[in-house]
Amino acid sequence: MQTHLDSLCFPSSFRWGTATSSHQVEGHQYNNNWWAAEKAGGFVYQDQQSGAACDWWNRAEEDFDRMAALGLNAHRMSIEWSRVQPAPDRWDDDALARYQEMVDALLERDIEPMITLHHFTEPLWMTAQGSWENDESVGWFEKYVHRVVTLLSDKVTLWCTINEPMVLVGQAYLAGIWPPGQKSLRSSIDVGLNLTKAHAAAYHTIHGINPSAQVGLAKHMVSWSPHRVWIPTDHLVARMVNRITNHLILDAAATGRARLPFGKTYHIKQAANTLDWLGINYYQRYRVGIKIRNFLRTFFPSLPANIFYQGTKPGYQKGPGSWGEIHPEGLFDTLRAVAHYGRPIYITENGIPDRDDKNRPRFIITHLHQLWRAIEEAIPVKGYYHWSLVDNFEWAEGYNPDFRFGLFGVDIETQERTPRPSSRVYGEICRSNSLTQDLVARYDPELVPQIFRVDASKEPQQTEAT
Ligand code: IFM
Repeated sequence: MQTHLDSLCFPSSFRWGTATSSHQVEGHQYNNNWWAAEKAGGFVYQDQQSGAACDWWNRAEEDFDRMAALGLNAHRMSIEWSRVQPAPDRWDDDALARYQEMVDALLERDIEPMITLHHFTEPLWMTAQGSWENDESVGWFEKYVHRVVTLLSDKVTLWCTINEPMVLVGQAYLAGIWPPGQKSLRSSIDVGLNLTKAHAAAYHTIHGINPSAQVGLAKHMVSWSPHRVWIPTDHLVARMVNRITNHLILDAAATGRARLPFGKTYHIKQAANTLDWLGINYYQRYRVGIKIRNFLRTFFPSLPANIFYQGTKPGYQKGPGSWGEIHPEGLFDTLRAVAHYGRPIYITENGIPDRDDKNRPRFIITHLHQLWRAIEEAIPVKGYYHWSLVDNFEWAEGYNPDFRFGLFGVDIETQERTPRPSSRVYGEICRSNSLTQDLVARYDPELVPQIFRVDASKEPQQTEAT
């Protein structure tokens, strides 16, 4: 028999937050590799520059007030390495003090900070010495982490070492579309290994300072599907890409070993057991497969070697450009796929590029429904950080209007903020710690039967996830 639940309730200690990163919101980061790349040109949409971004260096607190008004109890922000350590042997005490001030400002508003230590950018002195390709990068990162964590450890418990290491490897060292613009498999492997070692070094450093700190990393997870379900090689490609992009680094951080499909196993012993929690950044699904005709042609070297599909299918909701498909069930599948790591999980990012906010309310509701389903299956998800509070600088997409992620719109010229309807949706959910039928009926009535109709023989009328 089918019946309706009134509310999908979340655990009482659930963290409701938003996520940002320093380069994307602070403004005027003169001293990092992205700023240099923006000035040099060639990497960013219309050669735009991040400029003042959301001017958080001067006005973060105003946006913290917005978080508090929404009812958030958590926020994930990052520290800009190039600000606090402008030269290998120099610390900027004013910059460190400003971060201390921001953390205090969050705590004063009962918003728990999660601090990311590396979110794509690096100091120029590091770039000059070969960046993450240089094996010494692990030691440089460790020194920086030690300084920051020593300063903030009495205020911060949740530390995220590195944001989306595989995205950095893929975009900057394999596809070459982010600085330093490398297209090299060898460099990609070296950087992947150094990032894993840097994560491990940071984990041990943080625990050396505060044994009860909770340390993890934010892993970008894509829902990979076979392009054609009836073609076995498409399944094979989906499985391989899933293994490499989604699981390699997590395996290394769990076991100290990373095994490439059909390839070498890398042993990074110091990385074993270096996740107190696991961060999932989930956005989209891609369809992958082999273009069989082109595959056959690869036996003849003079013919084109473009053998992989990567894309979307007609009839499914797509993001802009090559963003992929919006696929809420993929969040549930992803959570199931990482449950075996046996760690508490945070959704450290989840969001949608949608300037007009046509799809964001539905995006939030449907993804939180999938998240609730996972919690109902006893998958230990402890919090959700929406990407993002405010529109911000979206890397290679710069300020492209198609790539606006904020619950609040930002006019980059005037710094004016405009709440989007989705901010009200998200705020209501956070304040009530639940997804109510009443809210869904008001914002997206079509979803009511899909979300609230359940099998009464299996579910109680009102459920608190544990
Ligand atoms: O803006 C980025 C963020 O820096 C990392 N994760 C994905 C977001 C949206 O593309």
